[in-house]
Amino acid sequence: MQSTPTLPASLRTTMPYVDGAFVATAKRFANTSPIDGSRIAEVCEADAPLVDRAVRAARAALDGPWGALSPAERAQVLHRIADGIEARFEDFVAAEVADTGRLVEQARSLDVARGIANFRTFADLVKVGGGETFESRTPAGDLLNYTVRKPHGVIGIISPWNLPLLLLTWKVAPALACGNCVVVKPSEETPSSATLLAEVMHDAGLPPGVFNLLHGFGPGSAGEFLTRHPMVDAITFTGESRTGEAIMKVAAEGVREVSFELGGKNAAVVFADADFDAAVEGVLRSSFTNSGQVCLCSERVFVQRPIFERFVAALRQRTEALRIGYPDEPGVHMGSLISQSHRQKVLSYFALAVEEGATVVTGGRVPHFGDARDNGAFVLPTIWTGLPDDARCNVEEVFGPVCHIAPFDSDDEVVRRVNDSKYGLAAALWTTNLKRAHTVSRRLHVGIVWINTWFTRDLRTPFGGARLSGLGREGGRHSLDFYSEISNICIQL
Ligand code: NAD
Ligand code: 6OD
Repeated sequence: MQSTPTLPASLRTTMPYVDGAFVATAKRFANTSPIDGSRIAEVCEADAPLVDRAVRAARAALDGPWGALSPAERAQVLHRIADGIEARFEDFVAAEVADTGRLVEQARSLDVARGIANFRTFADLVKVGGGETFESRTPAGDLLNYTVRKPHGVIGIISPWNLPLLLLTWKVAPALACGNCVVVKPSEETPSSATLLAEVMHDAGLPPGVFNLLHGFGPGSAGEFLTRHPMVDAITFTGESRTGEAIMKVAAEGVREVSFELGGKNAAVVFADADFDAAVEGVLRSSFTNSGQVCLCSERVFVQRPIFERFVAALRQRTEALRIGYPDEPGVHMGSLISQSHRQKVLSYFALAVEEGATVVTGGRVPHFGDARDNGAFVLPTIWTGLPDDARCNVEEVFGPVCHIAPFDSDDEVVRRVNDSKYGLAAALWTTNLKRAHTVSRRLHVGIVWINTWFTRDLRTPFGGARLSGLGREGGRHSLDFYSEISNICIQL
């Protein structure tokens, strides 16, 4: 490619999809390439009346043919959607790459592959179903209790820009599997893959109103209109913790259920007994994958003192070997950030780190290409040392390719320091000591601990965060629980 990737033709004007049809609206905003700042599409913004139409269409579709399907029949539909994504695999890759500037290889192996896997996994899980039964003897006679799952109704789904298709389908698939209808609002930065998904839904014969897509922004726009709509029964959101707080206040009206996957300031901990080379490669991946724009990335790295200097030197060497560039340029390891405005935020942390007294081991600036990419949103992968744990750069989520490395001495000390955070999403431990791996993991106040690995996923496992990192768990039966109303039925025998 070695130039700005282009979008599939149907997306040059990117439209909402409501009640089974694409809708052109008058108010539009630009979709801008993060690779060179060029305009790649114009996006039709949904206003309040269109949001209302989408929610009402979803409500009405619950009473149509969709509502009559059995779980096994819905599972067949989900597999048809997965087939549809597979059939347009390279279109989805192009959409994801054009919107985000990520590597083509990543879009293929992670983003689009996971979009497909999300539908297939929840199709298979919902078929197994499974409820609870209790038999009891009471003075009034013998009782049989059993549970059934019913859809909530209309689910509002709001997703971020960092893994657009992966994170949207992670919620759409189980919501549909459980028989709900959905109204989704992807990030304004990444409208394209969601719009292709609407095309796939349409071609898969999904009844009108079951899947609705709105484009627009958050406050005062489609996101807020959707969360405020009284006919939305439950809201699931992935994004910044502050946005989660705002949505939670709105969801309180009508006591709607929420599920939140929010920000993080995750730690990687490298013990002196770790497989050294594996730990260096692991931290390289956990700090810089997707240009550090994964909620699970390690921005705080703790390394046990006997190997601290050697580790910093090795990670520096590997980081400086990372090549940044066009999404499918041979030998390139890292693409751009999502946007110029996000780059401004990341650069403000680069400046703050220096003010706070950090040693910049490597990076800390913008690369120079001498071509159109100088108008893009690139930064160099960056390593800091020397900051106290309470420096803002060690406390606040940067969401860029950056980590701070600090030495530690004992297990107790590192557990205390990792837990000293408002966030609690994930941690990665690097150790060959089995007992330490288990005992330290159990003491960390986070939703997910990886040991000698990072961001490896089994979609049946619970996923979510503690504290400011989220509310509730999704994944496997946890998703089926969130997207269902569980009713108990009690029979007098
Ligand atoms: P964001 O909160 O700015 O936006 C996310 C979505 O919410 C967008 O679609 C946006 O338009 C919408 N939105 C914003 N304000 C809204 C409001 N008041 N009402 C309704 N909708 C609103 O987040 P982002 O910048 O797109 O994503 C990056 C953040 O997401 C990071 O903090 C990252 O850690 C977090 N994240 C968390 C997870 C997780 O699983 N825990 C996964 C991915 C990203
Ligand atoms: O893998 C997942 O299911 C998931 N929700 C990943 C979140 C990544 C955050 O950026």
